[in-house]
Amino acid sequence: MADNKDQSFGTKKRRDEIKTIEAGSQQMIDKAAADGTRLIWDRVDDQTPQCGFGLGGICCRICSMGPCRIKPTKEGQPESRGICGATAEVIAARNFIRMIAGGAASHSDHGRGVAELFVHVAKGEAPGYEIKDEQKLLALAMDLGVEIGDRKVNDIAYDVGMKCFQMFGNQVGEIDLIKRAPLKRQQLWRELGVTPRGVDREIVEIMHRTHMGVDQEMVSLMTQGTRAALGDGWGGSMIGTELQDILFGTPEPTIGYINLGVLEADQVNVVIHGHEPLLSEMIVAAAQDPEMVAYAEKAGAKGINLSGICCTANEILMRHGVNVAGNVLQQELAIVTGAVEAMVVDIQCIYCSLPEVSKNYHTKVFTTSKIAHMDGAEHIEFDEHNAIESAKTILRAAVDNFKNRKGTPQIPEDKSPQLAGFSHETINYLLGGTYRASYRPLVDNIINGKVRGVAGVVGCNNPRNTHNKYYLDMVKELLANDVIVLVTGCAAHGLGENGFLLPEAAEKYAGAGLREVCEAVGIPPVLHMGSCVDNSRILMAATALVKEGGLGDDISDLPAAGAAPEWMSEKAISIGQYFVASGVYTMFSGSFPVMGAPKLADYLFEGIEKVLGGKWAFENDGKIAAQKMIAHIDSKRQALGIDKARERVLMDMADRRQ
Ligand code: SF4
Ligand code: MSK
Repeated sequence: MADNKDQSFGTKKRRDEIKTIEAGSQQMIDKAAADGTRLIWDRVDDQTPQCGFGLGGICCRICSMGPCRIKPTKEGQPESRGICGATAEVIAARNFIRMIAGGAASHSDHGRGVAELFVHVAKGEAPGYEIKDEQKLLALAMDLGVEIGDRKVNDIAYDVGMKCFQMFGNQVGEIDLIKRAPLKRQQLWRELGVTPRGVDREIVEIMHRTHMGVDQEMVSLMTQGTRAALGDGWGGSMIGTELQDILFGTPEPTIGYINLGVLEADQVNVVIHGHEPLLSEMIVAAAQDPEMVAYAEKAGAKGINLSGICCTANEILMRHGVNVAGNVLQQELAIVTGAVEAMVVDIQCIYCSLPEVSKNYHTKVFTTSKIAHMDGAEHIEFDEHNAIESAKTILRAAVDNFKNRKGTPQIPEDKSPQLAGFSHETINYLLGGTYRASYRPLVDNIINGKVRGVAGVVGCNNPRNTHNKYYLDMVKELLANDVIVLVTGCAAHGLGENGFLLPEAAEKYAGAGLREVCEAVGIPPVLHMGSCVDNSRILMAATALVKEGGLGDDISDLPAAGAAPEWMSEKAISIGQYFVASGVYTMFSGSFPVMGAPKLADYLFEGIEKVLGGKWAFENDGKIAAQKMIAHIDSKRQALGIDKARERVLMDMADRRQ
């Protein structure tokens, strides 16, 4: 039975009293209070106690006979049901897969936006952009069945872009990229009928099935949730990652700094926030233009200082070494410093509060996406035909705002170096060398037990939990037990802010086996693989491990686990479901939106494993969550017959110590 005590009806107060573990962020929270600025933590308190029905996933408002909520059934009383007769399980499953639809749609529409630009670039209609990674273009062309021969690069790119477009709208058959998965997994998906046809179709079908009075059985609903989530991970997100790499360059290890201390008091600070690198790439280029630098100097600033928040930050960090101001919970705090002239936002994870918070300071918020407007922000729409000019217009407006600062900025000192940009290809090269790129050394080290397993730790921050704490609690335990960690999104930022994304972290945190491997290759024990859409890189890395041989023939055989301990967005649920559907044990913390429906919770935490080989897990203590992941990894090692090797490694270590 699922442990649902944390979902008890009506949480009385914020789960954690401590708001953040970051000293500089706490300093800004205190400053905001002194300035009379209300922040996200104040609004959590305003919303508390939060509705237990909503937390448990058992509130339904999809028709106007409702809203309905399922009360706990008392002994001897009839089962509580919605007005139409829906059970807790049906309501929670419908809500859950609608979250998958929201997450899959967000990732996929992001991917579609990149595909749109990609086609314009191929046609020569987007000045300033070019195909940067031809090798990756050719590899993708081959996967998509696009003819290469002696055709021009742009002609191949055009066909690749159009094929990607088609993948969104496919009505029948299978999306092409699914063929990248291990053969056994593809076979399983076909047998279960969960291979996605087209990304859009699977999302629409969720909306149809969850309309009042359609699909009324939790497993059937979840099956469609799986299909849409796979369309995200192996479709929309993967398209986004692939095309971004081809257009902007496949990331390679790049050093940068992270935390609010990257803001500069004597420069024009422009913070780029959101997810799409389309415009931010141009802002990075425009900020280096001597004309723009001169413009800033004329305004009395020493230059233009760019930094990022959330996943746009990851994109420009990995490709240009642009510093990161923080993760999602630090977006308001950057404004509170009083040093930010412009916050430039595109899509996803942007708090509606930004213009309101800015009122006490001087920051101008600029929206740039045609699908994302905000009350109180200025809209300068990104035009791919004239992107560099859009970027310069925004930068000029930022410079013009420099004179409007209200007093001396207060910038916290917190600032840590970090190494990012471990794409799946880069890991391959680093491990095997340029001439023999291969995951073989990692596989061998997993088999010999020096590396116990692999964990993907991803996701957001949530103001109901202490900012960044869960990442540290979890990752310290994983590293100490020789589990190498792959990170993306705001999880990567949380760990970067605390020094985990540096090779030195191996010495500080890793067990002896993992430390030896990291030191031999010269990598950190926590590898930053990118943004939210780049979780597809983790799928590719997992597949590469399987294809290397020696660790079974499916992702579900790998000694591996996933986690999102500070998750908050629908995208995290979609990611979680495509991890589970790809065969991964996936740990969430904080809250889990089906706990009010015990049979569904049991299905997701247990039953689904018999079907998909992966399952969800829930645990609120970061360290214990890590221990459960390690127990899962050990069970996989045992099934592979490599558990004894690790025992020998441990004995060797003891001997050595002696
Ligand atoms: Fe209530 Fe059923 Fe309508 Fe949902 S669909 S609001 S449970 S009547
Ligand atoms: S930005 S989805 S808060 S990771 Fe990708 Fe961070 Fe989560 Fe947004």
